[in-house]
Amino acid sequence: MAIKFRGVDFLEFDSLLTDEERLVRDTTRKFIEDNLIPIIEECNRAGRFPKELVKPMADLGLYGASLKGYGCAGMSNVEYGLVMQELERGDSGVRSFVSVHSSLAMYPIYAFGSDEQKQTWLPVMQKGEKIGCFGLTEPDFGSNPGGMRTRAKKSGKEYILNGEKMWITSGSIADVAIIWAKAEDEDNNIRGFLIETDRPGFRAEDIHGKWSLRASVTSSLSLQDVRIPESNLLPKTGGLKSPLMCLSQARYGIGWGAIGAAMACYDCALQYSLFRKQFRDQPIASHQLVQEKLTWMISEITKAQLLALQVGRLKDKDKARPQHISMSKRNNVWMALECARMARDILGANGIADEYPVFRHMANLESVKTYEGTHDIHTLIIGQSVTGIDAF
Ligand code: TGC
Ligand code: FAD
Repeated sequence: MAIKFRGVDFLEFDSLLTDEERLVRDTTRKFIEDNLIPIIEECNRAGRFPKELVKPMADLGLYGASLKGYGCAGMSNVEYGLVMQELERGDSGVRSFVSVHSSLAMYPIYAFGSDEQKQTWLPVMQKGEKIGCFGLTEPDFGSNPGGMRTRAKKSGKEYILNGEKMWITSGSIADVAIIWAKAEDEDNNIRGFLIETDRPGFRAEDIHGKWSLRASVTSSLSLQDVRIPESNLLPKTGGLKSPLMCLSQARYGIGWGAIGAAMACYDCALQYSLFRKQFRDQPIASHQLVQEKLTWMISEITKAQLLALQVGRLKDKDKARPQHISMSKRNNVWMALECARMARDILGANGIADEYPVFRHMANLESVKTYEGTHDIHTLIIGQSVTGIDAF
């Protein structure tokens, strides 16, 4: 049975959006429907990132969309969030690619870079001609990145970097890596460095055997005596706060993106339940237990939309705090994963087949729950904010 996405709006959510916001959302939705939906199951099966969409997404203005200047679209945070929702309705891996390129590679150059670095990198990254990645996590330091071992040593007018990064989205397809390292000459202060990935000593190897985010490239990075000019240091970085500021941008987008995945699962389950008949030739939607699941899903999606929108409106006024963004990321990813599991259940045996998008979303969301700060790390961030007590 072919199921076509119809959009999800229980509580006139659209009436809370401006015409411009709806236009951005609808344009991205159409792009995903026309270009990603027809190929995504094949990409997922093959473990292939749809690289052919990199340029068309640039033409649509999706890279660095909330940045101003350098050819970027200058969208509001709400518009950017709606873009993320639509991308992740297609696939979390494609949203990941855009999130990392925009929020974790372009944003640090924009926020912490010199004028020359911005002029060199941002216009070509906006056009999708150069791809970025973000190396914070290491094999022994995930939730606690402050413990990182990667080091940058000053040698004349150069830095020499050594270390290992792990689980890096787009690592092997990136032209530039934003690498976070402890600067030995600054008492191990954490700084950000721009590393062109063709420099001697830089190696990226893909991680295979993933059951999740199969349409996204995930790599490990090795830096062995990688020499860069001192002008590749991002001058305004200083301390763990700098990469965490980038994470705030990306986590904000995930708070919206997860809604897209949940909408895809809910809408698929609803349509399936009206079509599929069991017992007395009645659609399974007529059984109370199935209705209870659909009710849970639409209620939680609606609450998640309102949460994401309020955080977006605050962000547009520069009032969103990290704990607000943590609440949106934590709640909305959890909600989406629960929706995906319930939708899988409603589809019965068909729920495990890639004729439907549900299992793929469910498997993807397991990663989304872990990356950008695990569910439990965000629990502790919110806990710290309300109690004042650090429980990490
Ligand atoms: P802590 O002492 O709490 O903080 C250090 C400084 O940073 C400030 N800060 C933030 N600033 C901006 N945004 C945030 N979200 C911030 N969180 C904290 C903080 O105020 C402090 O400032 P200052 O001025 O006092 O120095 O640092 P900690 O070492 O105790 O760590 C806190 C903790 C555990 C919350 C942090 O380490 C953390 O968030 N861990 C999770 C790591 C993580 O999220 N990694 C993600 C890697 S990238 C990724 O996953 C990409 S996935 C692909 C995709 O996006 O699709
Ligand atoms: P750990 O930190 O080892 O955590 C394991 C478990 O312990 C979790 O349940 C966690 O919540 C729990 N835990 C840890 N500390 C505490 C505590 N204090 N209290 C209670 N529970 C705790 N990283 C990048 O830098 N760049 C990327 O582009 C990137 N892309 C990724 C793409 C994918 C597909 C995945 C899966 C990961 C990616 N990551 C990336 C890494 C991601 O950010 C980390 O996996 C994440 O931060 C968690 O780290 P970890 O896997 O080492 O788990």
